[in-house]
Amino acid sequence: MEKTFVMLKPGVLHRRIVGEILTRFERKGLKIVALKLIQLDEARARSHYAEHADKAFFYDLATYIVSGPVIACVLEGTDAVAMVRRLIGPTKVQESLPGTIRGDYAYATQLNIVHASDSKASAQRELAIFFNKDEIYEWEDGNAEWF
Ligand code: 3AN
Repeated sequence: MEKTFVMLKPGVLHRRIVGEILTRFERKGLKIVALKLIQLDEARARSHYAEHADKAFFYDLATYIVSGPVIACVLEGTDAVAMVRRLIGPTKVQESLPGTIRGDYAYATQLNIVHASDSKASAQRELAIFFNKDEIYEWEDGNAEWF
C-alpha cells in the first residue's frame, strides 16, 4: 500500500465540484485516509511549491493557491502515486485527455484544478506539510480484498 498527497485547488470550491472530484478517486478504489479544508498562508504555499520558486509562473501559482481555501487529502492504494497521476492527467491542459480530471475540468494549465504528488518522496514531503501524523487514519477497509 502506498500513500499519495492530493490537493484540490481553490477553483474547485468556487465551482462547487469538490464532491465530483473526490468521487473520481473513490470510484477508482483509492482510500481516503486524511482530508481537510484549509486556507494556505504564503509560507506553506512556498514550502509546497519550493521546487518551482525560480519559474516564471511561480508568482501567479503562489498567488492563486492562497486565493481561497483548498481541500488537502491523503489517498492510499496500491501504487497510489502513479495511479492518481494517471487519473488527473498531464500538467499541460493541451495534453490532458478527456476522461482524466484535468482533461475534463481544466482549460488553463495555471488553473489545472488539482495537485497530486509525482513520486513517493514528494508524497511524503507534501503530506507532512499539510497533516500531522495523528490526522492520518489507518482505518480497516471492509472492501480491501475487492480492490
Ligand atoms: P503537476 O501539478 O502536474 O505536478 P508541476 O509540479 O510541474 O505540475 O507544476 C505545478 C503547478 O504549476 C501546476 N499544477 C500548474 O498549476 C502550474 N504550472 C506548471 N507548469 C506551468 C506553465 N507552463 N504555465 C503556467 N502554470 C504552470
